[in-house]
Amino acid sequence: MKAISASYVVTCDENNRIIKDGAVVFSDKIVEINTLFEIKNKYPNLEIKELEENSILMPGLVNSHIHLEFSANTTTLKYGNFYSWLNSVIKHREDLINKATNELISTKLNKIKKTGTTTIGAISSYSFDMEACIKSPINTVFFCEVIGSKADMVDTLFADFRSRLNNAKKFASKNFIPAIAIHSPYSVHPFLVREALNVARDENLAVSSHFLESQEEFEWLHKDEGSFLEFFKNFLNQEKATSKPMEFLGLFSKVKNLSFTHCVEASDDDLEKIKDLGASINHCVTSNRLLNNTKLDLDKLKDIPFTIGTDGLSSNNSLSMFDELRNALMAHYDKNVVEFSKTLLKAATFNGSRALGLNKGVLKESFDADMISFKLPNKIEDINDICMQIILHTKFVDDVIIGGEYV
Ligand code: MCF
Ligand code: FE
Repeated sequence: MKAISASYVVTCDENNRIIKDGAVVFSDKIVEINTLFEIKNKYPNLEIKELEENSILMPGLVNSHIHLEFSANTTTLKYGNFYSWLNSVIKHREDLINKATNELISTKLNKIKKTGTTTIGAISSYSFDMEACIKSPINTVFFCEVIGSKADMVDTLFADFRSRLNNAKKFASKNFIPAIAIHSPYSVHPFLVREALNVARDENLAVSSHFLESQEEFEWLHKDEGSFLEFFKNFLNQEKATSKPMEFLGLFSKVKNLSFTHCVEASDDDLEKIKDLGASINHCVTSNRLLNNTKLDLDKLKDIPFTIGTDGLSSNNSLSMFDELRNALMAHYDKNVVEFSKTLLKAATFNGSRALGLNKGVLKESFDADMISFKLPNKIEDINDICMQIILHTKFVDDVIIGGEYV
């Protein structure tokens, strides 16, 4: 057993409990959480790592949606309009993927760790990111992606997806968890969706899908119109969308640990269905700003839990969750900055863990001991401001603990 104490222990639990001069006793799981005084009394022989003044201990961050295979992009892809972005991805994909070597992805994962992320939901299109994820101490829910809308290709595409998933399953461990990604309602044939989801149900795998990310997608799915029509005609000789949004969502019944990414153009009915499915929404505020100039209306989500994802460097300039949290805080300027900061930290910890089907993201007995510590630059004047101050001031963390180990 180990123990660590900090000036403030930010639990991210349902009551946003913060313990001043708090301590956590842990093995691979959290054993006890209390004031340092109480912990010292109860465990007189346990060595406690006592952090300095103005220190924070909190759950490690969960980046629920990231594409590591696109890590080589900086200045290549087009932003501002989803259709332009899509065409630029098609044009440069091969080059970008080739440049995203194991070494580059490992470097990115190391920086992800230093910026406080202990768990990722990695969307993998080709499994080119698998080795780096396996080698990293970061917990990875590894979403093998299925994509392709052409009817005559479904058997080949499904076989390829199955072999990537089977290969990932060979490496399954407590911090590498194979899962399934459906790319989107516009790009995956309903047959493929159905078959992949049957695998998810049979093998109890988490599932994630992009959903209604842009106006272009909305126009195409609802009306078979807009710039996607040109795209599908040219590339795939296809004039109609393969499924309507509600038909697509209908396929996901009884899938556990389910999340939909973006949803900026989802209708009230779609959101109602997402809620009935028990799914979470991955909110990627920077990606939405860059690709479509849109923003998810959080008020419309009501009871649907949302998580925070950076998306890939294909649609972000950073993979740091603290950068992403700052962007989210600034973008949702209609929300109270102090209160919304509390919501955001919970979205980036507990909600992310729930969406991925894990037992993490909160400092509470029997949850996994995934924690980060860092120092705020000065004394915290008002404890009620702590979540906001954390989001505003944190760039790198000091300690990263995953499954009870300092990594
Ligand atoms: O989330 C962003 C934007 N929306 C959709 N897809 C991707 C994103 N970043 C990378 N992608 C990948 C996706 O996984 O792009 C590929 C897919 O494999 C081609 S489809 C644009
Ligand atoms: Fe994405």
